[in-house]
Amino acid sequence: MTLRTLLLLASVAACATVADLDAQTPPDPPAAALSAAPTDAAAIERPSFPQFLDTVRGEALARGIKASTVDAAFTELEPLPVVVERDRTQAEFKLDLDAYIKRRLTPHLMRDTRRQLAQHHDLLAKIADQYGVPATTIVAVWALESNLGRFTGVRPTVAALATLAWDGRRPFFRSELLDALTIIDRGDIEPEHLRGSWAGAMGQVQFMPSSYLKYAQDFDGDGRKDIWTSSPDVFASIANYLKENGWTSGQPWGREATVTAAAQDAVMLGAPLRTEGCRAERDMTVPLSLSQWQDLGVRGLHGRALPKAELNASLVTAGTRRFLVYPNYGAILRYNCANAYALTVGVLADRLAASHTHH
Ligand SMILES: [Ca+2]
Repeated sequence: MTLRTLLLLASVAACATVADLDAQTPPDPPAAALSAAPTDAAAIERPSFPQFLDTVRGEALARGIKASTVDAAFTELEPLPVVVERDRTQAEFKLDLDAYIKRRLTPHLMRDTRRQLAQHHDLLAKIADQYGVPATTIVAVWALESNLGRFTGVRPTVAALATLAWDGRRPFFRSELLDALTIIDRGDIEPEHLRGSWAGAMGQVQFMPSSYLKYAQDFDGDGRKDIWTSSPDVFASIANYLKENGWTSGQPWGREATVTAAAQDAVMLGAPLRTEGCRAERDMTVPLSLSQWQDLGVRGLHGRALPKAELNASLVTAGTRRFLVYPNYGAILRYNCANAYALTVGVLADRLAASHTHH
């Protein structure tokens, strides 16, 4: 199964999950970390935890992971009650976009984000150039994923994933557990430092282990892909994730739009919602060209005409606000499939770009 399929499967039930703001966990687990809640059926015939670990051990060895790695990682491993509790009680409700933005983009975070953007200016410029993703977008993702690296999560990743895989019998987390063992086996990080959210998302970029194996970068060239403590590796890993998930250099992510009352019906008829993809994608319309949107009566902010660019866009409704989002928006949704999240990344990146220009 590809990561994309996993992401789609995993995120079906999980969009716009509200931030969990305690100091123990990063604010927003990525979509990949969230999946259908354990079913009653899963509780039937559940093996004991040691029995479960034995089967994972066998699979790990078959993958070529060293026995010493698995044994060290599994020694004295116990299920984490806090992970089970979080998993079973995770809040999932939609928040109005304005409320969400206000809650996430506090004046404190805005100030710190601008400061970090300036402090890492040269490094970010180099990475932006190499990967084709703007520095402002990289920093916006970093700000929302881990509060600029402050909340990377304290839960031991192997124990968290083992708990989730065992408790709910979910293949997604079993696969992520095996990937976590692969990461340790490669020597990228010592097992005791392999920590992250209760749902298994790791480091300042909040990658699941499978995303780490696919997208993490060693930009400082020390031979380790360190998404926990290396700023060059963190920024390059975020940029690489977006690039590999379809970000096109030089294109914007989207723009805020208005739909007049008179145009509502034409928009409803002319632009149906998508029928495929994760929940956030199914809350978006099919893509239309900007000239089609213009013809349907959609305008920019303050009623301005839409640009004449050759770009397709989908309409996203978020509370009282509307946005036309371009293909690059899809790359942000791949990171975390929730429109509140992706729109906030876009809005933050735009604010950073605007203040960058003015100073
Ligand atoms: Ca490195």
